[in-house]
Amino acid sequence: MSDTINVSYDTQIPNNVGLSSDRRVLKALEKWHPGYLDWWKGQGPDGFQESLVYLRTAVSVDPKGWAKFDYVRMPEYRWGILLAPQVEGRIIPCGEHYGEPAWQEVPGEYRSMLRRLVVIQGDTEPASVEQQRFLGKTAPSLYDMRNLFQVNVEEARHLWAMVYILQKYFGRDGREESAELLQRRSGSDEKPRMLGAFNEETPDWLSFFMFTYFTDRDGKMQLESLAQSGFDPLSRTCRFMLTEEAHHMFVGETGVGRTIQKTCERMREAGIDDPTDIGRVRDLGVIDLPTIQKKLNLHYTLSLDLFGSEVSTNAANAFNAGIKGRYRENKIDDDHRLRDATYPVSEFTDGKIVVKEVPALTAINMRLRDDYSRDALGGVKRWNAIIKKHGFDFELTLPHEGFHRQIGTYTGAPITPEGEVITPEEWAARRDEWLPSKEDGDFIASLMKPCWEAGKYADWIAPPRVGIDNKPGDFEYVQLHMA
Ligand code: BYC
Ligand code: FE
Ligand code: FE
Repeated sequence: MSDTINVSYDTQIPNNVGLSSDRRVLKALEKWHPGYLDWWKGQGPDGFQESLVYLRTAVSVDPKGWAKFDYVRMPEYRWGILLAPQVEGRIIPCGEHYGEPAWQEVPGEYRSMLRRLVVIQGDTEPASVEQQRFLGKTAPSLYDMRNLFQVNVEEARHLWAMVYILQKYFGRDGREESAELLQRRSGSDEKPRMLGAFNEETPDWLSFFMFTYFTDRDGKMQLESLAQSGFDPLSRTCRFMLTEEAHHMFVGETGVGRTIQKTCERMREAGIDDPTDIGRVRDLGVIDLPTIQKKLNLHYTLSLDLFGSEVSTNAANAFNAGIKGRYRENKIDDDHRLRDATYPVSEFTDGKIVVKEVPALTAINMRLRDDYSRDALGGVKRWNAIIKKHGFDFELTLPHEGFHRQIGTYTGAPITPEGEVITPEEWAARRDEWLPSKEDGDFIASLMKPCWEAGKYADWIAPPRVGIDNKPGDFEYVQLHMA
């Protein structure tokens, strides 16, 4: 195996980028490291820094066996810098430089554009850790707690991935940006995180599961398009990040699925046929399906906002420059320049939804969002299959793209989840039918009681079908040591 597959542990920072012979970058990262650890201890999982957690750590970038599992205290996790192997003869896959050899150094003319994208990507990673900081305290099982912490350490590693790019390729600006990535805070008034969804709360475990299903999936799509970057180091780092991302979405999909499963089982036992009989369902101590739909509506729409405006010159410029491609750009059969192509985009004008053909170059965000929505539909179908299997007549759906939007053409538009345009007054009056109300939040919060006995699960969620790393049902995924 070549040394770009095996990871070197000879420095404090595990890596496959030859850090020990790159003194300048190694020094810069070592200087950044203490501040990072302070951030982790202050903003990472609250109250569990001393616990031993059964975590996977990346030890190779070989797709067949890249991770090992072991108990670790989270502050001692080996956050490393891992790039997928270089692809021989890789070309710039899109835009005006299409077909030229991929860049190994930052192309000067695109420096600021590239830096902006790397900083935005980097900013979301610690933001999500901050958002999920208190969830350990109400974990419905040690299995779920471990999954939360796994997601957290890997998002933190994704921060390292972006900081490496900044420190290695962006000199002084890169160092400044790296410092600022540790200073902004999710939800802060003075120094908030950069993108909307990353300043929202993740107040309970159902939100956590919806977030990892829907928002981590935006992460997947954005990483897929950055993996298509003509700037090869960015492409390689994003390709490896995608390996880890799959587990985050698995946690989300199965978490929501297990919640639905438990609700359906309890309704059956109690002889309830109508899933919309919210009062009776809630009396069983499980989350009713209509409330699950509302949480879905919230997290899906916040995630749609992360794709930016439907029509965007930023996106056109990044594509044209060859800095950010489309989803699976290298598998698409066209000119990869989008000289004459068009793409349908809907627009909200004069209170009406109209579909227009626009130059495809300007609709790059919209296209990626469409790919995202298709991808997100898969899990929703599998959730519905659970409901159906229990014999209930109820279907979860993805709301209309115009519902509850804060970015793009639909910003603030009074549109129902079914896509009907109504008056702003009616929308405001009916908001709580579609989005979690204070009362819904209070009810869910009332169920969020810790359940930390190995092999046991809180009453609102079904156990998983299989353990992590094939561990048996009563495996102690976290050995608690409360601070
Ligand atoms: N909130 O032309 P526009 C992840 C700004 S998630 C606030 O419409 P553009 C993860 C925009 O910045 C993936 N502001 O959009 C998941 C611009 O501002 P400036 C994160 C927003 O630039 C879970 C202005 O509006 N990665 O990894 O084409 C856990 C007009 O912009 C928002 C990336 O996003 C918003 N939602 O596209 C952990 C990839 N949307 O510059 C991690 C990198 C837009 O005029 N980022 N604005 O001041 C990008 O590719 C693009 O920046 C965006 C926006 C797709 C986000
Ligand atoms: Fe991430
Ligand atoms: Fe993720």
